[in-house]
Amino acid sequence: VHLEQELNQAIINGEFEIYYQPIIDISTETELGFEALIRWNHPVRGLVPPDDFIPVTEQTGLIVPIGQWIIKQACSDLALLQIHNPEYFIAINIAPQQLADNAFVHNVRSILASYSLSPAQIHFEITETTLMNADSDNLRVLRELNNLGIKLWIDDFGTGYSSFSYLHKFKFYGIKLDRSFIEGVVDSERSQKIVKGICAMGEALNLELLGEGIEHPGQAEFLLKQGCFKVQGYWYAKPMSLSTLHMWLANRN
Ligand code: G
Ligand code: G
Ligand code: MN
Ligand code: NA
Repeated sequence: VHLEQELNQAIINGEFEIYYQPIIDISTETELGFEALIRWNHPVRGLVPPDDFIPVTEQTGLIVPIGQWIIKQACSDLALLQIHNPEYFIAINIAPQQLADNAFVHNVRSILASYSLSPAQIHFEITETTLMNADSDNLRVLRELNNLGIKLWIDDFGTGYSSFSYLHKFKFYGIKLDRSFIEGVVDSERSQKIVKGICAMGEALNLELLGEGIEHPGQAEFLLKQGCFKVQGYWYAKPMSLSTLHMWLANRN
């Protein structure tokens, strides 16, 4: 496919860029870390969102080298962001093909070592769809990452087929409540009950909770009442380039 050739070229030409969306603790109003979200600066089409090219990189296996570039770049950027606060973490989305790559854990280790970062400052987000298809080798890789000290989140929690089955297969650090549940939390009693239920279960299982897609303060207020302190969303900050993030942080602190 033409797009596949372009994506190959994009790695070589350095057309990828990572945007960062702050993750906020609403109980203290401080930023804790940042989710890394890839963007493609296409020479003709301009800024291409990940939904338009990540699926192709997954089908072709290009996500393995691109994913490795993302981890390396995010770690390098985190090392620079630590001038604002040495405790910041970075949350990186991991595709299923990366977990199936034999060199993955080794590569992650050497990237961490080369930037002198603690594994505790690296969070990986795994979607339910990835977990649904994970085989025993993939689960072993998750266990190795966990043993290394990397924090593992279930992303888009609640949208998969059997969200609960992964919770007893594996000890995750936290769950990210999908935006679709947060959306209705102010107006819909059903959404409120679902979010309440997820938060109560998370608390019982000692899981961190993070609400995604906060667009109104009312949504944050509701989450706070449920014991969900960590959030991200346009209300606080949109994903932004590293240089914009540096300015954003300088203005806050
Ligand atoms: O940033 P945005 O909201 O447009 O991201 C859209 C989707 O693309 C999200 O589901 C997100 O998980 C995915 N995505 C963004 N960046 C990455 C990345 O670096 N790696 C992977 N595998 N997926 C990503
Ligand atoms: O699927 P994942 O959760 O990894 O990706 C997060 C996606 O959600 C990114 O595309 C990001 O740009 C988007 N996002 C983050 N905050 C908001 C928000 O408040 N509203 C909406 N509509 N999208 C958001
Ligand atoms: Mn994510
Ligand atoms: Na998500």
